[in-house]
Amino acid sequence: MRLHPDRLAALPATVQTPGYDRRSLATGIVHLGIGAFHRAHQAVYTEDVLNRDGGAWGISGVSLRSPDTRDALAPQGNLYTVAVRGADGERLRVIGSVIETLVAPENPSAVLARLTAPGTRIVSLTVTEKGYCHDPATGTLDENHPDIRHDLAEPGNPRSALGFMAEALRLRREAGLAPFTVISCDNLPSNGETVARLLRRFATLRDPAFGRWVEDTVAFPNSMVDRIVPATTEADRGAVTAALGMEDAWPVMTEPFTQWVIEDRFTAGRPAWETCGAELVADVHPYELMKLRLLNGSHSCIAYLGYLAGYQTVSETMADPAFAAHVRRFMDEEVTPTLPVPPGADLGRYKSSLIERFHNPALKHRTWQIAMDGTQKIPQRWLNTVRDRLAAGAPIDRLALGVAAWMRYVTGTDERGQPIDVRDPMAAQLRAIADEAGPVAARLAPALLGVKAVFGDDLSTNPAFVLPVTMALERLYKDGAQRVVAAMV
Ligand code: CS2
Repeated sequence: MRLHPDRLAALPATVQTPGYDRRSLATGIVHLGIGAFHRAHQAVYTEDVLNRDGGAWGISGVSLRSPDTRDALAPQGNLYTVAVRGADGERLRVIGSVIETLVAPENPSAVLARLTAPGTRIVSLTVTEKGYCHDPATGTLDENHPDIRHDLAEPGNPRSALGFMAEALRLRREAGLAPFTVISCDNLPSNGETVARLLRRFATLRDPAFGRWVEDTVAFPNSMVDRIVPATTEADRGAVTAALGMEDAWPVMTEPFTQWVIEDRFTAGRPAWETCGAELVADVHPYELMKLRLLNGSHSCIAYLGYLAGYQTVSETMADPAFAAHVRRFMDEEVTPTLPVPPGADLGRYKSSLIERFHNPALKHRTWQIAMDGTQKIPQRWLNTVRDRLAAGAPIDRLALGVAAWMRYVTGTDERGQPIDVRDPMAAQLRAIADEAGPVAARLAPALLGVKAVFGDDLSTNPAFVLPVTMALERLYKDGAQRVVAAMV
């Protein structure tokens, strides 16, 4: 028996279900990139608003690549379970705010139809860092990206998020419809400004007058999103199915913590997310820096160093006292001095709560998963912190060790000589550089630092950065991650 709108009454009474009439729910939000994170985060905030106030805020989810999510959700009437796993056990909830799932490559016109419908007032995105087709070091459009070239050549048949939004906005403009508000929910620096810059450039390449119209009329609020959502495993699916008493083929696993800080600049209305826990603020930047540099920055340290030391998950890595101490000192000594404190925030408490969240053993968040797409993540997680530290003449030992661990990781061979499945849009290029340099820190570190799309023109050759990274990589080759981390504490 499968989870289905007709079978909600048969679920155990402890499982919370939608409290509003889903059958009459219309689309107000089109979400590009309907992965696990969105379903455990924004879709839950929206579910809470629907329960409280109703409103035409159903979500049409779009997969830009694979049909897997649609194939799993369609037989369930797009219902799915969020399993919240904390120290005190597990809570299950069935979410109804996603009302349909579209697969863009199968039918781009259906996606455009949704994006241009008068009821669509918000387009939100979780397409991951690489989904923005930009140069991670500068945040500018990668005009040679194959999807961008394709979407400029065939604008009516887009592939990329930018291509879809541009074509939809052009059609709305032509039809005299107001534009939707675009809200990026990815871990990018100034995510609203970044997607604005990219979309305006893309629109300008199509037609300068259209580019100006996008600039003048479309709103792109910045947002900071936070909830740890590891990839769902077969075992998770089995456990949720057993607890529900019916099969859910596509549940999501997450932690109790959730945070969403949003700039209140929506030109066509929005759900009252602030009544359900979201924070609406005038300026997201201090929140974003705090989160990207402390949470995601630490996550990437744990991912590369932990993986090299042989740890499978974040909580396993953190159970090693030397790693836990390293992460806390990374945050306290190297990141915190670079941060403006967001209004009302307490950085000490925030960091302690991060440490606690990283320790959550129920989550099984794989180091390998976080290690993915390093070229797209490192600039905002570490390198802007490095720039601030260098400008202040302050040491960067722990940041440099993180960068060195990433280098060791992208060589594609671990400390035991086993292959690493490196997932990154630049994996082939990194591997070629590593093969050419060989396992010699003095050659490999400068060669990888030459990748300007990641390190920019400034850091690539700055001796104050190159030297500590090279030394850290040398130590990693000589002693291995475990001993290097233990020696630093
Ligand atoms: C993680 C994030 O996979 C990763 O790179 O660092 O997905 C992290 O779990 C979220 O940003 C937490 O809000």
